[in-house]
Amino acid sequence: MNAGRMMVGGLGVLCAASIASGDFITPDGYGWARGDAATTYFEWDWFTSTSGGNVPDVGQFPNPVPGGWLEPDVFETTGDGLITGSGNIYSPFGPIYVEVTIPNYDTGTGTTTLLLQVKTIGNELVYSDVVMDNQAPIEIVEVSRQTGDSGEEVEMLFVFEMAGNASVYVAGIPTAEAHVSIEGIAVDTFNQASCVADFNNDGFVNTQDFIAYLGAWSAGDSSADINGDGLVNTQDFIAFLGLWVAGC
Ligand SMILES: [Ca+2]
Ligand SMILES: [Ca+2]
Ligand SMILES: [Ca+2]
Repeated sequence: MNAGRMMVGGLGVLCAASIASGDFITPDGYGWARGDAATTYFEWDWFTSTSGGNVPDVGQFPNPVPGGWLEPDVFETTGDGLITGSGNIYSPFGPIYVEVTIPNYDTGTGTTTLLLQVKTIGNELVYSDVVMDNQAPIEIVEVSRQTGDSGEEVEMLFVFEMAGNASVYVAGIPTAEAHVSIEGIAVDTFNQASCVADFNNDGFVNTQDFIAYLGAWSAGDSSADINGDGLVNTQDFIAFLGLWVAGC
């Protein structure tokens, strides 16, 4: 009897905790942890203005951002949005458009993966039109959905892969109609160094990369210029062979 009660009590706590944090996923499933080198993290749960000056109140990395970086921020660009008493960005009359500015390292190299998460209550976003620097996501995931007092509570994840790495990214988040309440936004980014030996970019270094390189090299393709001197010659072949043997 006693043990049963304790179990029920334990379960109750577990449920409460999962609802309270029923929130955004961490980037671990995508190959990095918050705070890792070459990553950023900005999360808002409480918005104070539709015209910017929104400080990531849940957390951020790096904190503070390095000198010369733009501050991360959230804006409503149509002028038709307002801030509710509970710190949400709300569309009372019709569709609104929310932009998130995300500062970054500006390394210019490798690949940058960006995870944008948005939590809404009530009506929903135009999921197919959410963009990062006008580029469509490679993946859209419904993280959670539950029906609350004010309608559907939905958390969506949008995954973007961008070549290189910029000083700032701008996410565009359109709502479909009136009565969308944006409850929270989180963005995680990771700039992964490029792996030259993975020549066909499939995540593995194997014979296919060697064959692909050989093809590009015989054709004199600029992608075969490994040492970046503008010429495709034996030195590039030797350089690629070294990288290929070393792997990534
Ligand atoms: Ca909130
Ligand atoms: Ca490969
Ligand atoms: Ca060369």
